[in-house]
Amino acid sequence: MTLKSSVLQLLENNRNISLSGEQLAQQLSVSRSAIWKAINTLKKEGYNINAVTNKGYQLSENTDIISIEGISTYLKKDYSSNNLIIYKTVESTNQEAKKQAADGATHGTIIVAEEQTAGRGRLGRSFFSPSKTGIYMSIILRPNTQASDAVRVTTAAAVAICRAIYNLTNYEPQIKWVNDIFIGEKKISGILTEAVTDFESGTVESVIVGIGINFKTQDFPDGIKEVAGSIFSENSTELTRNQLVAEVINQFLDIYQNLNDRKYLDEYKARSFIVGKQIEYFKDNKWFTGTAIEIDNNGALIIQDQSKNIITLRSGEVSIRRKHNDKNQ
Ligand code: BT5
Repeated sequence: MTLKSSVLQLLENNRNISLSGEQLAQQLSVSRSAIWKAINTLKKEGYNINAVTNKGYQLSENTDIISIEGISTYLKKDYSSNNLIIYKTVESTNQEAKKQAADGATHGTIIVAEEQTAGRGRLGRSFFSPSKTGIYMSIILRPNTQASDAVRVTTAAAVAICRAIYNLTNYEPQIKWVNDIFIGEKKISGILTEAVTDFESGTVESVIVGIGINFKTQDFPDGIKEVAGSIFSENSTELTRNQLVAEVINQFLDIYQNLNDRKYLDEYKARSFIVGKQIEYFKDNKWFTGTAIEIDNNGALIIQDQSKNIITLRSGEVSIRRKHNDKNQ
């Protein structure tokens, strides 16, 4: 760990108090001038550090930069810099995770970015991912065959995101089957789960769970702003993104460990807002109308179609809106 990183770790761990240069120097067994240099480097990197005479250094509450030090302050499990990797900007964290999985990244490796230039949704759609205001992360899983089912991993991630948001904010997010998280009328998060399969054996080599969260994103472009919203407003300092990233990881790893007991599915069902509603669903390249009856124990959506037949939708697209030209909700 570099000195700069150690100083940042201490500042992140002690967000509510000032740490004097002397305290920091003693704790890290270096000179006060070395501390001063590290603080200056952090300032150059964009950290707002309040320096109060006779009190010391403290991260200002509006400092919200994603870092290993910031995330690990709130993680239950220890992560090294080999398996928690932060980027300022990438095309897509899922894309990056796939590359790293191909290069041998281990189970549980997490890629987080401040910005994506080509963030992806399902079916070739894009996910608006501007810098500094959102969370874009991908978790690499090396599953056994049972746990490789993408729907179950997606439902587990959906519950993890809802729990994390609820634990830290008291908002009650709701889930639109299968991969969208809403607060009120607005989609604040989406999940893209992708499996990497060995071409010859057909076995799943890795599963990448991509999570995008609008933390305090504003100014969504046309076509997205009608449906998208954020957890917080632009200037909110209630929480840092590091806290939420860590809590999502904590909750996801908890659920994933016990994926087979399926208890989390009860919570998924309870948070789902389409059960009982008239919906339109996309199957075999066509839109149909039906009623969402329930979510089964594999996370699939059970629908009654217009001829009263029961249909099981394992993946795909549903819409509560009645018009075919707007499938965002
Ligand atoms: C999703 O797809 O919502 C999955 C999004 C997954 C994004 C994460 S970010 C980290 C990781 N790396 C990636 O490259 N992707 C993952 P889907 O259900 O297909 O929804 C896409 C639709 O949501 C778009 O067509 C827009 O209508 C809308 N949309 C786009 N950006 C949005 C945003 N930031 N917030 C809310 N809705 C958005």
